[in-house]
Amino acid sequence: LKVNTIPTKPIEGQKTGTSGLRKKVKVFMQENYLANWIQALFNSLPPEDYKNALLVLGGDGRYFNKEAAQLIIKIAAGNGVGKVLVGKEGILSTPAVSAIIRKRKAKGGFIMSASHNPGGPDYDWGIKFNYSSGQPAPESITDEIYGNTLSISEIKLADIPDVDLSSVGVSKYGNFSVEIVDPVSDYLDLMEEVFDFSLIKSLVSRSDFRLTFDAMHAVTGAYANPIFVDKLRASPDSICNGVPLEDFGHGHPDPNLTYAKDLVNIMYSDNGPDFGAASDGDGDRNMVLGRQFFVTPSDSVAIIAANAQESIPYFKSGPKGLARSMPTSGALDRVAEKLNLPFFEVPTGWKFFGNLMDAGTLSICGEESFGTGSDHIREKDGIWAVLAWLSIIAYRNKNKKPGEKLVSVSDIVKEHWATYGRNYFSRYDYEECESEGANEMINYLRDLISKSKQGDEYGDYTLQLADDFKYTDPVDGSVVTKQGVRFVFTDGSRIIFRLSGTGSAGATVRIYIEQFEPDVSKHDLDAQVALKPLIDLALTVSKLKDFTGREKPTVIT
Ligand code: VG1
Ligand code: CO
Repeated sequence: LKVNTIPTKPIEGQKTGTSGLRKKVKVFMQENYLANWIQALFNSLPPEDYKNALLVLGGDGRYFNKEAAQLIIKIAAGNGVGKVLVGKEGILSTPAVSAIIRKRKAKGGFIMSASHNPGGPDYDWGIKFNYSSGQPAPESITDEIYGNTLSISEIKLADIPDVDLSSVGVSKYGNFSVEIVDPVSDYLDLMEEVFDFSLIKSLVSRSDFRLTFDAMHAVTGAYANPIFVDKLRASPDSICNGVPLEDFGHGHPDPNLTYAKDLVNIMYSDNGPDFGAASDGDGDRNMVLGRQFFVTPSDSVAIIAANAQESIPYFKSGPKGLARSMPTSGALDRVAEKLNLPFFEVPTGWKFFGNLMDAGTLSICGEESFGTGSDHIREKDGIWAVLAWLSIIAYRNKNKKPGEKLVSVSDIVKEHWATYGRNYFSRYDYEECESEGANEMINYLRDLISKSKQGDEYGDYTLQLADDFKYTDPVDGSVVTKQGVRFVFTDGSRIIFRLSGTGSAGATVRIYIEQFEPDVSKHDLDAQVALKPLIDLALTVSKLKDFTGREKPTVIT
């Protein structure tokens, strides 16, 4: 194998955020931009983690993935990687990459995606590296990659032709080879191990149960038909926007009430389907709806955890432990308490769950940002969450005769609230603010918490604690700080402020608001109504309008 050494210079700004490196496509297309980062990554890994090793490569099908895949393959070969396993047409969902790394015992894998960010020549591209357990590379590695991007001087590029990504099979180039694999089969095998497909099929094939899955023209389009239609016998018209497109059909592939409008309209129409779900660009997020009913992600993970043991074979001995990200509502905490399970609160981003899973203390976890998953892999998993919900609904209805009224999504959620109480939750996003104002606001809040003390009055609320969230990993002892400014009040209500780490332009401010309501007679309020006093308080306390000039959020979930 002939390897060319290409001279290069460091490029500023290649620091990864919450989930990999995300920039505008145009930035990635600059000379050596992507090549530098990939080479810096190999410079950061110990040789035993890639020399003659197997790596996985795939992505969400967005614009620039195909060129990027060819480049990554050549740099991998140039650095002595033994084999790269690539999803056909460069397609692999994020959860599928994690599953394949684990199943094939690969040393790691690349995910070409900017997740829920829009795609196309004017929009975003992204790259993420996952480790041998299938989990996103820890900060210790990403920090080292960043360091190496600042001192890089050459790129090792193998002199091989572009690989044909369109047909399954192996190509050999000296000691190096590339294998193109079907993007679905390993992942589907795993889903069949985790879930009872015949149970789910018994629900999905009923004439009195209709489901809709919206793939948002993103990667789960490749998975939805083989899984929901071919395997589970859902009707073919249950899949919407099911063809992955490079620009997601001009959409914003973020499954929430604002961007998954098509699905929301279907679910809120008269006589709509009984169950609806959507997934994001790279297939790791999910949104779940019942007929005219939205399930918040914070409730969703709690309900999955509460029902997992009886409905999902993988959890037949019960979950080992539960965890959520800090801004996610406390609904899951109550389930952990009732089931007497270990419980963890980690910073935003999936990378903090992996250590707990590897240590055998965590099975089910989630984030308020439409991310839910378990230790079957080391990423959040949109289709897994949908199958988990279908399993729960199927289990509850398995003895229902045709014509008998089925237990619905909203019945399941309301019953959960009646048992555990309801954690009203909402998130306000102010996207693409001026960075300066947004940073000033966070600094102002940091200053405010340093002066706050327990017992301070905030309108009708009394302060329990105010801090900037800090996390010490119980497994490896690593510490991360400045993970979000939070105000926790004596009744358990919380307001939290953080800046997004996944955007590619400006700054996105996120405000998270939560209030616990034990009283069943007050469980039927609209979250915006129930949370109004706290939302007003959050806006006053932060002086958000003064700092950012924004009157209204761009997205409310
Ligand atoms: C957001 C979410 C976070 C999630 C991350 C990656 O991060 O808040 O919960 O883990 O996206 O999701 P941030 O820093 O923008 O708030 V994905 O589907 O983009 O990989
Ligand atoms: Co995603």
